[in-house]
Amino acid sequence: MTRLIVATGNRGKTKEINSIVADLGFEVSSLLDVENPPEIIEDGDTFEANAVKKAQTVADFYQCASLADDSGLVVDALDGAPGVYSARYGGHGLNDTQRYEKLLDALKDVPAPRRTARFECALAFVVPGDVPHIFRGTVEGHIALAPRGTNGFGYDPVFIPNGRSESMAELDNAQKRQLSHRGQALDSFAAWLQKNK
Ligand code: ITT
Repeated sequence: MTRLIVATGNRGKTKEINSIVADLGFEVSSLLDVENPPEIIEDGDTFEANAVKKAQTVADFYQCASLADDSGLVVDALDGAPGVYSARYGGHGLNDTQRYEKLLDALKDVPAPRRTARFECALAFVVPGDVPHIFRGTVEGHIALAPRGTNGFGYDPVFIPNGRSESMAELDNAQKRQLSHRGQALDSFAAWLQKNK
């Protein structure tokens, strides 16, 4: 079985990615399972650039396949913020709740029709010695007036996907997997693997 390290230290992502990648036939671990992982500075301007940097660093360091996810929330009324800075929005010391409270505060004067937003995800798959392969997913929606739900992670309680009345944090794992940015990117990765393995 091919060893694959998911290049993330984010527990929410690990839960959403690892079992799916294991089902694709990889022996999976993440950076949460290893000691002293390599330091990765996420200084790219795009989700793609950061995903490639994370996967390439981990593939080179451990000499095995790596899959990285770079993702975030793009809010139209904030000119695309927090975007690639989603994990750091409001500063490094904040937890998920403090971060989405800060987002709600930034949008407090923005009426419902102008609260449009999307989650975007770029997955980069790197095998040592090969070029990176990139897979993308997007889910359109809007930012709620107040948080709802306890599933998921990050900004899920304040994001309502188009076509649903629930927030992303009120959906169960299978529902989020089916419509999320990450779920779509993982579907593209799985389809590509089918053709290329
Ligand atoms: P790694 O780089 O270690 O993977 P990270 O949390 O720093 O972890 P990113 O730089 O890609 O990852 O930041 C993504 C942030 O965007 C994440 O921390 C959440 O705040 C937010 N985010 C991404 N996907 C999300 C999702 O499915 N639900 C809610 N928030 C999400």
